[in-house]
Amino acid sequence: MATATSSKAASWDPAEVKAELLKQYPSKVARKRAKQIMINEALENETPEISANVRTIPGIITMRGCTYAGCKGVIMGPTRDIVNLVHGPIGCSFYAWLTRRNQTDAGPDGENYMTYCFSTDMQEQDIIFGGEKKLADAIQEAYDLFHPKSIAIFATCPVGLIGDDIHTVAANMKKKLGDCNVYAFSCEGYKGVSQSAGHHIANNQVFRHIVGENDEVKPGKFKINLLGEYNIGGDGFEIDRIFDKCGITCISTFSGNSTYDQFASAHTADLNAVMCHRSINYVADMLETKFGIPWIKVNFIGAGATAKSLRKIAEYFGDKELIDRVEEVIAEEMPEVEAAAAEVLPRTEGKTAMMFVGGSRAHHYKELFNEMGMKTISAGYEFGHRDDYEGRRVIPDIKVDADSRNIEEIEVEADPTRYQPRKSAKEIEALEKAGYSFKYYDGLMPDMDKGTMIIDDLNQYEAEKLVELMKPDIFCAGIKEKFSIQKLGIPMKQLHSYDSGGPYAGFKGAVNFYHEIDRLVNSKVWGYLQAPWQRNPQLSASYNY
Ligand code: CFM
Repeated sequence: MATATSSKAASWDPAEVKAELLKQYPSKVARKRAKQIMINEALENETPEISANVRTIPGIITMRGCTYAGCKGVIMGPTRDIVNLVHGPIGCSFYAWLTRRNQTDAGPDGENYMTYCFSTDMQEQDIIFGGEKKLADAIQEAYDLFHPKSIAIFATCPVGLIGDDIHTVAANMKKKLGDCNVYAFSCEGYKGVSQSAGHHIANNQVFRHIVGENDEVKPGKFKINLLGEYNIGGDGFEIDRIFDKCGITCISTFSGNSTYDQFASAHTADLNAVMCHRSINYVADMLETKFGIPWIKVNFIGAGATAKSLRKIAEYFGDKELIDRVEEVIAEEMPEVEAAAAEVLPRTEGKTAMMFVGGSRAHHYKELFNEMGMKTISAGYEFGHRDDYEGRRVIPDIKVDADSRNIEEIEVEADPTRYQPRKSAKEIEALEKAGYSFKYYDGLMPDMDKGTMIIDDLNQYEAEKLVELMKPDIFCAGIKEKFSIQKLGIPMKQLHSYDSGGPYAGFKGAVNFYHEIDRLVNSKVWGYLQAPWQRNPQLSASYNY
């Protein structure tokens, strides 16, 4: 089956593309990669099983990051008033310092440690003789300087290898300091196969050490938590603006523009709205089990998706005033979005995109491309699990391997005094009958067209090959991919850090995105871009006897 793409590309056959990607590998590697490269069937209830959340084959240049990145950088990084102290060599701290573009508002108290880089700066002698004393001293120093309400400690690879007991150091220092919550994360980079393990480790410790610490009831009629929104490029600010306008109170965001107290109060909200399923579903499940707060999947990437998510939240509360207000807000916001879409559409319609991002954006951003009339011809996650591809229905069938078993699953029970189901079984049933689904995520695959390519843990070689064969109009991934793809003459948009752009969430974000992508896919500059070896084919020589 040949699938037509944009004008400049010829046509491609997904089976041929797949064969071509695999051709270069030794047979054992090819067999393994074949299970991670799927040709989408677009079947409603049945999608092909993809192999995901498995080790990258050594020697392959993966796009993934490490477990420490997922814990320190992703989940804990955006919280402004916790001192994030890295126990390890300075490089791990330096590369995790202000690189993710998670923005913050220092708030009325001005307590903001985000711009600092806290590290124990381990040296060879600490590796040999142990770094526990150095860690305790660093905690004391940070406390003396800033008097923060909380200090989080992050383990890097050498800490796990030499066996420093960071949890005991944290517990002792917590006791000694008295008014500072100190806890540690065993998030050594090697701990899991990707960032994803770091998310899980962070979720567990936040739940264990912070959530539920503040029982004070906050004002607000419709109280939610927004889980899995990290305020990259100001996305969270735009979502907060919309919530405020609708009269929805966001008790806590995990963890864009968040504070320690937001986490501590999360159990006082009445609904958990989950944006990035991959990184935070553990907290959503634990909040439900322990406190009785249900969760739903939302998406604020795409104007249509934003409207849909707002309606979903309003429907949950079932309050006429809120439902009407949400409709008013949508009616107020949409004309600007529609005008922007109409303006770019003649130039963007029919163009093609590829997206390879962490564990949820490759799905969420499809909405924005759809709104511009663009087709996603290939997508995948760096570290998504099967449920992020195929939907949560496959969770019971996911094989737990040694790598996942390595990550702690914490046992959570209903809180003896504070568990309180926010909706009765009857109310839940009524909502479900009306088409509402709780605790559910459909995944990327059912949303992708038939014959498109879905690839897990794409690597450098395959990315370039894919671009060469399928010639998309735009390729979206991260900084490591940016320049190798642009050298091929294809515009590359960073969907992790947004290059220097954003926000792209909500209504105003959609307008930003349309304009930016329009400029990228319609710029003539890419046609002039030829690498030296494209202009002058490689010289080859033969011996002259
Ligand atoms: Fe969730 Fe994220 Fe993502 Fe993620 Fe990330 Fe990110 Fe991402 Mo980069 S939490 S899974 S670990 S949406 S940092 S804000 S862009 S890979 S797709």
